[in-house]
Amino acid sequence: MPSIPLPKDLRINAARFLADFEALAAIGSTQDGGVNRPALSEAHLQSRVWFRERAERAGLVVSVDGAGSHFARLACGQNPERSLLLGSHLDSVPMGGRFDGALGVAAALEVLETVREAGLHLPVDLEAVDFTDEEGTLVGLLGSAALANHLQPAEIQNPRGGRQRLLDGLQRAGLSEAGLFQAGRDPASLAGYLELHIEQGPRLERKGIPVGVVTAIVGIVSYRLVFEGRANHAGTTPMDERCDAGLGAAGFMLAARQLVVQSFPECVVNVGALKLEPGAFNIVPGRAELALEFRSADQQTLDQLQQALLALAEREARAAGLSVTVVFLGRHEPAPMHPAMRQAIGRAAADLGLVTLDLPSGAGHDGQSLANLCPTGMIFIPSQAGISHSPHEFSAWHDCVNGVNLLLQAALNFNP
Ligand code: HGY
Ligand code: MN
Ligand code: MN
Repeated sequence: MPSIPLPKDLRINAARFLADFEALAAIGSTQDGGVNRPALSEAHLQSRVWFRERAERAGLVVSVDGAGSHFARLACGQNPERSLLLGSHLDSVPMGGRFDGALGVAAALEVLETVREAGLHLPVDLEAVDFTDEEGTLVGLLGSAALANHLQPAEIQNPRGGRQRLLDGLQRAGLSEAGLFQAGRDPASLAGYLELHIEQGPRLERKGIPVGVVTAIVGIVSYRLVFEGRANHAGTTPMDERCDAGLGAAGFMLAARQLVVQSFPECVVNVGALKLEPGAFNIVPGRAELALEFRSADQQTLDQLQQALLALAEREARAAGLSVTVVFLGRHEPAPMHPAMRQAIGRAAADLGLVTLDLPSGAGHDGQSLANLCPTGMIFIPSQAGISHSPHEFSAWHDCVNGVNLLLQAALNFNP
């Protein structure tokens, strides 16, 4: 990156980083060591107050875009028109873990402060970012899609987290729907995006490798399925005369899993929420609503899986004497990581003496919003037992510090 020799021995201030990480983990914390910071909730907004105070304490200039994403900029570039973005997200899944997202945002702030303290002059500025609603408790990759100018109005009209929850969150945060569509960045102003994240899977730990260099991020599609039958008396309705929406939903869930395991072994499918209505012990459910999500690293396979799952929903509905309504909620394309970023991470890892493993991400990330906008790369560190989206999410502290030092050195190695 810089014309001067790379300060390969520059390291972060690990004690300061630990204090930051622990301060974040205390915001929206849950007893069992997790955090509950759904996008634009009070707890998430509180974490953004922390972000602003921490960034200003580090001498960085803070800005907020129309989607509420928070940026902290270090004017260290010979070309101040462009910046390398480093960051992740401070929002969490409901009852999630304290590492998912927060690690990458705290790491970005620490890297910028370390560069500022070292008085480095780089080709472009550095920016730390906390993207809004990466987790999709409202829309999904909301902040990064808004910055990349590919947020669709339909996603805001019919968001997967529910329209009222989105409107309430926007209001709480002082944001507007119109503002979401004014958050677009000129691609020419972005030199690249680099994110440190926990793997959220078991591969690095099982292989005993400290660092993952992400090759690609998985594509994700979300649907709401509603099976409808006839609510009826649970005691007097003969078993063979029921139009039981719960039965249709259960049949679909079992058949969907079997379809993926047998015919789409590289993919995953999940029904993360199921609501039966009216929802009483003694009523045969007349309505069943499912939150369906499925993923593939390949666009064509994602299309084929979508077709197969929707056909399955129709078949299971017919078999149970039900109707089924299918509501498309959003799609994030699979995204390859940029070779220049992967090489910068690889060079930096070699300088740090860290063995790496190239691996695809089964989790979605903001990088898939940015990958067709600017060179994008991701660094993974091991997750203990591969657990994530759970209060039991954990990464060893030395792995976290390795990750931040690698983020620092990869940012210095990257040639915009
Ligand atoms: O859902 C995901 O894959 C990511 O953690 N948002
Ligand atoms: Mn994440
Ligand atoms: Mn997540």
